[in-house]
Amino acid sequence: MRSALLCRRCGRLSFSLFYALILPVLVSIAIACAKETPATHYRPRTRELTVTTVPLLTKELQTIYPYLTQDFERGGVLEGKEVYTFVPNSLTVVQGDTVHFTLINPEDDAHSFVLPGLSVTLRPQSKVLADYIARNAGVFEYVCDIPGHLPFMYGQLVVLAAD
Ligand SMILES: [Cu+2]
Repeated sequence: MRSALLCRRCGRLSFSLFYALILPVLVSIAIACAKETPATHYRPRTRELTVTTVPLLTKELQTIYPYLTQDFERGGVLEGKEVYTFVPNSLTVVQGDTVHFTLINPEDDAHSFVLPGLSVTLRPQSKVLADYIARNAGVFEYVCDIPGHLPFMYGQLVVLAAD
């Protein structure tokens, strides 16, 4: 006995029967599956991030590390510079997130926190709150733009693509 889906003359699968019977069933299954698939769209979050300025090799430390005196002298490897950092110096959020920054400068030196779209002055021994919306995906630098603190005082905000 021959299958109803086979051509009577050649014995191959009948395309007209395939389109008439099987294709609508496959399309119905595909539509049903698509409706049951959970949404994968990212829902933006609000993130609380704290960044603190921290001294590493500053002139005040010459009494503890005598070699720094030579480093800070004219022609020394740190002439005109002091080494500070941000802690943390790498942050990751997702595109669309709102970031509530808490920026803390516990020192007696002024700093800044400069990110594309955000510039904050950090007076000595201060805490500043600042909001930032990560509108674009990418890797964005944040720096302290006081000349003597570059290139050391630097970090990266990584904004992951939402979908
Ligand atoms: Cu600084």
